[in-house]
Amino acid sequence: MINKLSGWDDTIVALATAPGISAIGVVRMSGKDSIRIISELFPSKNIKEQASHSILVGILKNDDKEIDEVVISIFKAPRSYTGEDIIEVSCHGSPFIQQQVIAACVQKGARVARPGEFTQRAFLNGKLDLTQAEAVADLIASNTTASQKTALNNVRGGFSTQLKQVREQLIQFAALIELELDFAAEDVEFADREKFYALLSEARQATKQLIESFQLGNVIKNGVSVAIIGKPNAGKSTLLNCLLNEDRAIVSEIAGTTRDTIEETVNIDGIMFRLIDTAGIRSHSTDTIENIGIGKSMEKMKTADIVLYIFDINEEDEASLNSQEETFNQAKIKYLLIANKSDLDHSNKLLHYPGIIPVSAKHNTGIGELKTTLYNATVRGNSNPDNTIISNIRHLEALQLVEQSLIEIGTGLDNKIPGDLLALEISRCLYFLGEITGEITNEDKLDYIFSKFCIGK
Ligand SMILES: Nc1nc2c(ncn2[C@@H]2O[C@H](COP(=O)(O)OP(=O)(O)OP(=O)(O)O)[C@@H](O)[C@H]2O)c(=O)[nH]1
Ligand SMILES: [Mg+2]
Repeated sequence: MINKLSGWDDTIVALATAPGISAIGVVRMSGKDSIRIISELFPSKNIKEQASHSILVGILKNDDKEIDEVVISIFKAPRSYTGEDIIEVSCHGSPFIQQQVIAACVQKGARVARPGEFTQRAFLNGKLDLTQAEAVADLIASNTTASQKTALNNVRGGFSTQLKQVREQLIQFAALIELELDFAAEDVEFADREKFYALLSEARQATKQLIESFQLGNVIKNGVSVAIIGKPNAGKSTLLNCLLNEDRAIVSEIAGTTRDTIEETVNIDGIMFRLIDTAGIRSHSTDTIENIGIGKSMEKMKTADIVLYIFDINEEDEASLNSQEETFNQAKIKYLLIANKSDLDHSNKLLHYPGIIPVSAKHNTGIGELKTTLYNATVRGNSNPDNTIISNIRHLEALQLVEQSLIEIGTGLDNKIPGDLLALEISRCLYFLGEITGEITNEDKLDYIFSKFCIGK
């Protein structure tokens, strides 16, 4: 029977590198039998006698059958990723060899690991808290400088440190209350009410900052979706190609060229933007396929994080632009107005319309300005990227409960409710904090969190 809280008592094995042919493949094994198993497969060296963090080269054999010439790295408990004995076998990167190495370990008593099981063990053995373990998954999935930076900061415990501060403030708070409870019979007032409010306000400030960082965290982790919307022939596909710096979408002078949506990503200053080129929107098309395309454009317009509304300056007038803006505002759609084909008419008065970004998608002018405005509208202003940033919805929800609880403690203080009731609310708040870091959790929740990892991590 597995006792999850004191770690597992079996030994797990999995491929740690990507499946498929590569120069080197790493098979990793963790658990109390790792050293015994590898000793049986690697009889030429006395592995039990080797120091932790040492490496050996030799032939890996399953009974008499030679499998490969490998490098073995030894990490002895507790100085390893999981806190258990870990052996890493670096073999040649043929899937056939990798499978034989895994099969040999299984034959000698190891079990194939479930997704995220190495990191789950690291968590259960106190090597990482839950936020750090979750950040490991984010780090593996990171695909931009910003997502890498956020995840790395959280793997190193950036978020946990902030939570610890809030926790310490609450514990100090609880200690003061306890003092008051001890003297309740003598009818002693709070020693220093100001101090209570100061502690509470610091805790609320820190929580608020973390909650606010989620919007940026989400942008960093999932990117920004940008729908390019406009009338037929406005130059949407030309703009997409220009932003991507490649001829991705078909461009022609025929109105209604783009039928289906086209999605491509572009990295602007370390953030992933998902650009969506759409079919031009017009009201009187009799073409069935074009109408389906227009339906999709409307859908993308509603679900994107921001809309680039692009128009041909020679085809648009102020009145229709006004009404377009009103439609966006009413639907609470975030948008930028892009005046295209500015190369054709430099004196067009729409180029001075408030907030307009003049470009020529065909001649690649004004595009730098557009990128900066797009970045500022969606990334900057969301919160300070140098602060700790959360990007996990589980953390957000728990922090919202912490915030609510802190508000209630504040109201309790204002209303001079008895100390024992305040203490109760504080312990509720500490409970929510503990849920984030994993001090308080249940097995189902853990299994759910770690099942989203890849195998071998
Ligand atoms: N002069 C000029 N022509 C442009 C500019 N941008 C696009 N065009 C031209 O406008 C025409 C339409 O461009 P597209 O990019 O296909 O327009 P679209 O908005 O994708 O059109 P649909 O897909 O039909 O909705 C093409 O002939 C482009 O070469 C520009 O900045 N200046
Ligand atoms: Mg198009």
